[in-house]
Amino acid sequence: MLSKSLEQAINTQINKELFSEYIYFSMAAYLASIGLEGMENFFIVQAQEEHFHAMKMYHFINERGGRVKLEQIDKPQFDFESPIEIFEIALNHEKFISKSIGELMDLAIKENDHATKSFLNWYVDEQVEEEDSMDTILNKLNLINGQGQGLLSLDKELGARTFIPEEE
Ligand code: OFO
Repeated sequence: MLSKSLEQAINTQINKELFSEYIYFSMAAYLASIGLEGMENFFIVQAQEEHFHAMKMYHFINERGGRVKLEQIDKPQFDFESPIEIFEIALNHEKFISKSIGELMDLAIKENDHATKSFLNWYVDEQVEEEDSMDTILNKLNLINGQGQGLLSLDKELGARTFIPEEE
């Protein structure tokens, strides 16, 4: 059985994951509007992953006898200046999410809740990948100054990303 404090903290994290989904959809829509369909695809897949992150928590709360409580999702940024700005925001956002997962883990450790600690380990590992993928693309964008033929090649590369659903 989940403690009330962990139940509330995981519910808050569900909201953050759904907000991540929202931000990445908004980024995808901006990228579509400037003709970068590969990057649009990258963020649509990213948004699907965020939904998956939220659903995994949804199931965990239910399995542990808790109650999922959904709150209002904040409005995401609508307009952006460039793909470089987008990946800078995405990287900073992922750092914020990593910190948040770390705080959740601190709470699970404090409460000696081994099942929640084990559950959260998946997110700790996932956040390493999340930050790395945004950072790698941002570095490439900076190398090509975010423009020209390099931008089009990177866009093509990111068009190949697909969402692979994992077991929840
Ligand atoms: Fe859910 O990892 Fe990104 O935000």
